[in-house]
Amino acid sequence: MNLFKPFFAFTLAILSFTATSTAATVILDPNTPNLAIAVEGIVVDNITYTATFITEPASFYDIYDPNQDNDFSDSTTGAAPAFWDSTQNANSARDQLIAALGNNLLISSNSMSDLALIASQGSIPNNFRSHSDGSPAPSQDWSSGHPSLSKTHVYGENSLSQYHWAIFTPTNIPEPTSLALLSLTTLPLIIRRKRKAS
Ligand SMILES: [Ca+2]
Repeated sequence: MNLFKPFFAFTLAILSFTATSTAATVILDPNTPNLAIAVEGIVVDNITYTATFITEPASFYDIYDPNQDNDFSDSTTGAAPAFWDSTQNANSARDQLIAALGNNLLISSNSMSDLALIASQGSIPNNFRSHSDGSPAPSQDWSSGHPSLSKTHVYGENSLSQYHWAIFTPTNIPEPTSLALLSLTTLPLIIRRKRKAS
């Protein structure tokens, strides 16, 4: 079993190198200065995403779960929210999004906002956490996550008018390499057999 440990670590090193070797890039509206319409090449957990932005008033339920049964099969974006159950992955997506956006805005050049909400699961069933850029305006910095957002809050109207949703769409789901396949399927079986034998 001692032989397998460095081999497994080597495989992990290859996978993590792949995940961090690309940089996300912002796509700007050609007709409006500094208006971001998408961010391409966000890589989280070895999957590449394009982020687009919903700027019309919408709640979490409006976008992800219209019948409010906590099943995302009726999501209007065509997919369950990426990083939904992983704060770590949502933070990674947020950091790449912020880095790519720079000082660009999400609604218009007249808007002060560059704030995008990334949904991930909170501890209270009807709440979720947001992971967003809070600078330079509005003044709240939610970059570590906002713990008390409700799925029924409607963003894009009234006091929440400067907030928008960032929707992540996978652009490639890589086929596992033979190396990764070996480490994920065969190795645990071998280890289990060895444990049973001893
Ligand atoms: Ca549903």
